Order: sequence, then C-alpha cells, then structure tokens
Amino acid sequence: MKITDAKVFVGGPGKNYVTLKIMTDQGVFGLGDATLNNRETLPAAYLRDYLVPNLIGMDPRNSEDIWQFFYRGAYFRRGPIAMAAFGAIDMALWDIKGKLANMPLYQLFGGKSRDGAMVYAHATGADLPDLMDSVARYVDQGYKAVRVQCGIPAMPTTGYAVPEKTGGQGDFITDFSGIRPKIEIWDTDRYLRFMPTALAEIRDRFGPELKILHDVHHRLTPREAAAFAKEVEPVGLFWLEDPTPAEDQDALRLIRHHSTTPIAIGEVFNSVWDCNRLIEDELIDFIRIAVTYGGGITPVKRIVDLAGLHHVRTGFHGAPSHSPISMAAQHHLNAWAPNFGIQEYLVLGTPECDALFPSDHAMHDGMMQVSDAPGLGVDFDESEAARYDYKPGSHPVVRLEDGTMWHY
Ligand code: GCO
Ligand code: MG
Repeated sequence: MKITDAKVFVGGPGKNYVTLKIMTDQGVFGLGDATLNNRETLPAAYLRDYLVPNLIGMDPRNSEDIWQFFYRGAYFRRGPIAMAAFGAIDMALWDIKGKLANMPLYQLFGGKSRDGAMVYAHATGADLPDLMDSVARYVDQGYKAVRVQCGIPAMPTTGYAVPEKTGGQGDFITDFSGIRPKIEIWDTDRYLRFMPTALAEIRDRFGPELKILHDVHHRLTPREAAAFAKEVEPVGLFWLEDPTPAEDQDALRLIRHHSTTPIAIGEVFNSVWDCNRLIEDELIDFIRIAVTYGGGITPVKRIVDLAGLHHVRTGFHGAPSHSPISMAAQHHLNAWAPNFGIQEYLVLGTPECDALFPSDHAMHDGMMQVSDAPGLGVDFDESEAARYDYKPGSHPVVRLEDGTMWHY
C-alpha cells in the first residue's frame, strides 16, 4: 500500500484551519489538522515544502516509522510548527488505519472506558454579573463544568478572553484585522484583589456540584501563583490552569508545596520533554497538551500513559483554533484513556463548520459521545473548503501599565 498524494488546505469559517488530506493507492484517504493559531501558514508550508514530497510512496500503515522518520530526520527537533505538521500526518495515518480496520480509532486504542466524556465550556463576562449569566446559560444547557473568565475592575483594557461589553459572545482571542496585534494592559495586583472573591461568589451561586475551572494564562510569578492557589482552596476548583509560564517546570514545586488546588498545564507544550518532570514529580494534576501541536496521536498517547502512572489525568486543549479533525482524535483518546479527566470543548457547530467537516461526534448534556464511524469519524468537504481563504489575524499581546512586555 502506498501514499499517492497529499493536499494541504488553509481556511475555514472564521478560522484558518490547516487541513491535510493524504490519498492512497487503495482509495482510502486520511485527514489531519495542523492548525497553529495565528501562525497557520507555517505548518502548512512545512507540510507542502518538505513533508508531503517525502510522504509520497511511503506505506501509510507504518505510522510509527513515518513519525520517527520525520521527527528524528528533521535533526532540529520539536517546536510547535514542526510538531503541528507531524501531528497532522500522524492523525491522517491513524484515520487510514481505522478505515482499513473498519473500526473507530478508540477500538484500536483498547476500546471504550466510558460512555461519554465530560467537557467544559467557556463562560465569560465583561464583569461578574455578566459572567454569572454566562455560567447560568451553560448550566441550563446541561454542562457539568465551566471555565470562568471575567473582566477585572479598574483594569485599563479588557483582560484575557473576556468580552468588551456585557453580553458579548464569541472568540475573544484572534483579531482578524491584520497581523499587528492589539495591546492588552495587565495589572497583577488588581487581578489578585478581585479574582478570589469572584470565584467564591460563583461557587456560592451555583452550589457544590458545578465543576469550576479558571485559566490564569501564564500571568503570575510562582510566588503569586502559590498564594492565589492557596487562597482559592475553599472554592474547590476543578482546576487552576497555567498559573505560571509553563516553560519553567521547577516553578511548579513552589505552588505544589503551598496548595492542594489542582493544577492544569500544557496547552503550549509540544513534546513529552516539555512535561516529563511535571508528570514524574507529580507537580500537576491535568496535562493539557493537544494532539495537533503535540505531534499527533502516536506521541500524545505515550504522554497519556506516562501521566497515568503518576495520577495525572488528561484535559486536552480544545480551544476553537483546533479543527473538528484533531478534536475527533481527542474524542477517541478520551473514550479510551483510563486516566481521562475532562475535555475543553467550544461549540464549533455552526452550519458552515458542520458542512466543511461533517461528523457524528455529538455533545449531549455536557458529555461528548464519540462516533462509531471507522477512523477519526470526520469528513472534509473540498467543495466547501474552496469557499475559504487564509485571513491574517493575531492574538493580542500584553504589556504592564509602564509598557513592560508581559505573558499573553
Ligand atoms: C485555552 C487557551 C486558549 C489560548 C489559545 C491561544 O485554555 O483554551 O488558553 O484559549 O489562549 O489557544 O491560541
Ligand atoms: Mg488555557
């Protein structure tokens, strides 16, 4: 069996999804996602210029050897651009494998460990009453878990992932007006004075059953994060995410020594070598790596197994930047993983997105039900894809009030 061709598409409804389609001499094709938010053209170019020409002629069933060939063969290892490109190939090869076996991928991993996988939604508010309304809407829809982000009083600009105005909806991260980013102003003291009380009020209003998550988005120092994690212990958070910039694996030790609040880290990781100490030293509770820029199913499944040895559960990244293809890969891992924790999930389900990526994966009452279709269980409509082009966009960047650059 041979790979005969592979095509890369960039575009989508309100997103620049990077979609890889690998064709074979037996008519079976596989799909992969290489979307790297706001840097989408780079994994696409890596695929087109270097990887696809090497793929042609390879046996698509040898997904392990192909992964090693690209990873080891690159010589300069790791990094989100390369790993997103390898990830797309790996997903597509697993998709082909599942279609050849006529089985959904979770069966190839070891079958189902649960009926549905719990997801969390993003509740956001320009201020606390606005956030309460947003949480209530998700609770009414049956969600069991919500991530809560709120505008901070007296902060000079809107904060991370919150709407500018009350009732605002949507993706507050990418600004498609061009590649020059907007600037957000951050003040840690104002955040630390406000957020613990806000979290306590959310717990009071919604009671003990709701799983409440909060994303600090890398903005605190280890000492500040330790104090914050300790202060919010009575709220009983499901997790506190990215309390510090995640490159410094040892920083987590200070937080761990001062608090029992569960910690989730990893959405910016792309290798086991970014998180092996965090896992082996049991400094985190949830690993957030994504199948896309974690290099695909092959390496991420190994991270899940390592995590399972150390009481670390999964909480794969599921920001709207991931296409339904990599989300499907995660749905299959979530159905299988003995140490599954939760899945971040934003309803992509616009009619346009469903038309581009038809699938039977379905969300009911805050639980994801994995599709039983062979492979990943997602299709890609090329005639729909022809409607979209790449649109330049950017994340905001963050500065302190005196102009110092800070972590986004
Ligand atoms: C999350 C993340 C994202 C990131 C985004 C960056 O927890 O979902 O923090 O929203 O900001 O993926 O591209
Ligand atoms: Mg996050």
